[in-house]
Amino acid sequence: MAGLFITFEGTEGCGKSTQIKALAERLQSEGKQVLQTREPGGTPLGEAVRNLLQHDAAGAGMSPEAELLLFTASRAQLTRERIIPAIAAGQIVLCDRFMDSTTVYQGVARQINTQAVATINQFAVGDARPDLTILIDLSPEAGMARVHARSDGQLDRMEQEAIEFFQAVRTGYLKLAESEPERFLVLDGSASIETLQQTIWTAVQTRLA
Ligand code: Z5A
Repeated sequence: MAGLFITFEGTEGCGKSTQIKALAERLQSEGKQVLQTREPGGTPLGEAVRNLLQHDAAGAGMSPEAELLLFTASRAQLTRERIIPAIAAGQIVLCDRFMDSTTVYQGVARQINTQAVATINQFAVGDARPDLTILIDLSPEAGMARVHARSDGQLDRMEQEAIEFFQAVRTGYLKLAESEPERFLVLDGSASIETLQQTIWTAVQTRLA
């Protein structure tokens, strides 16, 4: 039996990692096989690319085009090495970010040609598509306040973007969700962790049924 592929999206600090961890634990406690992974990263190659994209000094001054190709290179490897085999084995895949991140961060906020982004994104993932995408919507101000609170002022390359960049990302996500209402579940990220957990659990149970 094929598994289920669930992705989580949103701006920085919206609460994706917190919700993925809780959902994975609950699914596992019910005996489900879960693959919990993230982008960029999730494979040895992807984690090396993540370091280049976010932390390594070699990434300073990276062009938007190189950034697009690095994010999608990490995704191509993760999709083939881990996601497709897990779904084929009947597992539930929980992925922190996937191709929608590229559509909005590189396509909308970096303003790279939409068609080029779509073509490269599609090439990277082949036929793999999420069954459900949970978009946790939160104002960039609130999200960045959470990021600052946990980071001691140490921001990575992407987190150093101006607030307008993250506002464009947020708007881009909401438009994307509107265009695919059957795939997206949009949640209010300012709700409590417990409220979000319950709503997500209900939605996932429905999909599993
Ligand atoms: N990026 C891209 O440009 N293109 C791409 O194709 C891809 C990615 C795939 C990856 O960052 C960066 O790469 C990201 C997009 C870009 N850019 N930025 N900037 P990352 O993986 O390092 O981080 P992130 O994905 O942005 O997530 P995050 O900052 O780690 O946040 P989060 O996972 O959404 O949130 P969290 O860790 O669960 O929660 C943050 C804090 O808030 C934490 O202290 C929680 O305890 C707290 N929290 C969580 N939920 C709540 C609620 N409901 N109320 C109050 N407090 C809460």
